[in-house]
Amino acid sequence: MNRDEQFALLDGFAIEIPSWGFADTGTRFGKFTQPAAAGTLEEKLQDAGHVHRLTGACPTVAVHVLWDFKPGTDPNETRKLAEHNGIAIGSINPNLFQDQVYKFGSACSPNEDARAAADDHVLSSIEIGRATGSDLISFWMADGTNYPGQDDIVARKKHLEAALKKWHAAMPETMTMLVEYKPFEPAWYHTDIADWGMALLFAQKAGPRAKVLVDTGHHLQGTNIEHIVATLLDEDMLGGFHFNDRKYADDDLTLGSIDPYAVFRIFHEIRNAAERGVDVSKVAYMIDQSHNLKPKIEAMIQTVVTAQELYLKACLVDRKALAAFQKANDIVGAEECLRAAFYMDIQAILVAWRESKGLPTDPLKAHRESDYTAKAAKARTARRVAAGETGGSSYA
Ligand code: RM4
Ligand code: MN
Ligand code: MN
Repeated sequence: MNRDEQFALLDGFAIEIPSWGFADTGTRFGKFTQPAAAGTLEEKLQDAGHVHRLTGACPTVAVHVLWDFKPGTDPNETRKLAEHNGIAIGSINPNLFQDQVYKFGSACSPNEDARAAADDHVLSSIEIGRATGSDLISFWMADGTNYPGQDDIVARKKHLEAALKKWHAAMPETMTMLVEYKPFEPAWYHTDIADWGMALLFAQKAGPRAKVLVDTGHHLQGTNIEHIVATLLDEDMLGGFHFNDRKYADDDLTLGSIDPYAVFRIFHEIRNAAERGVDVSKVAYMIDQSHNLKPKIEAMIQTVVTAQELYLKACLVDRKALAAFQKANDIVGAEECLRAAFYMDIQAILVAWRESKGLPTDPLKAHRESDYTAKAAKARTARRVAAGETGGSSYA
């Protein structure tokens, strides 16, 4: 592969950053605040714009409706604010889990008022998408039950099918619905969309513009995620990713911090599909991380750069040689094709690509050498003091 082809692949790789990755977050046990953490949508968009300016790879930012769109927020203004920071609003994430009414679930709840609240919220989220120019709406439902017998599983399934169908019909033609799954948490006995098979069925029932969203942290230990990815791609049902890493559960750690080879193998399956002629250009690469302890912007830059590195390595797998080894049942030869690409030193390619774009050759170093964090800490601390904020102890 020559330099131009490598650069074209890097040009085509964009990854969306989540607004909530810049905010103070914690665990259910507590929250440790950082002076430079973003506390308003304006600050989150500033941070996202800064990361994009340094990396050139994240032109959109995902928003979480209740966390970012406080009552009275004008989505048209938000769109302009994003543009002002050199980015655009990406996926819209409705919040169907934090209000009291959702105690027994949202769209799956046996209570009509909960289902009605979910319906209202999603319809207004679709409007936010329309106004901000976003073409993605992502559904993660916290719905589930905690004890055997608590509720009728199939009745809940039918409620959700009907809701997704209605919401799909309310979406503009340009919008895609992404259905996320998760095996457990916050519900511990049964989760209404527990795995990729259920997400696939719900997406198929919702309508033609609904696809599955794979959050890499939402699998039981040992699950072969790239197998799921390859299968969904072959069925034209892979909508996108929420990238993060994990050691035990839905840890939301920075991508590749625990197992970079797993991320490489996912990208390898995407490149395999592309070589086979599958259109992978619509697959949405998104980050879903919560940087509880790391400095937020540094964690985000690490993630974007890691994603680029592992994507490029997957592009560089010698697929001709791989096919020949596979044909000959040469397991070691085939595996070595993957290992060779994974262990390849690709820094020179990335540095040359960044130079060609006028980007800093080392985005993390450039950020650390800048006064961005010091300035943000000063301005944001002053804003918090003026607003009388003391720093909360809840999750977000
Ligand atoms: C969930 C899931 C969703 C995210 C929420 C905050 O575990 O990953 O995508 O929006 O967390
Ligand atoms: Mn997620
Ligand atoms: Mn998650």
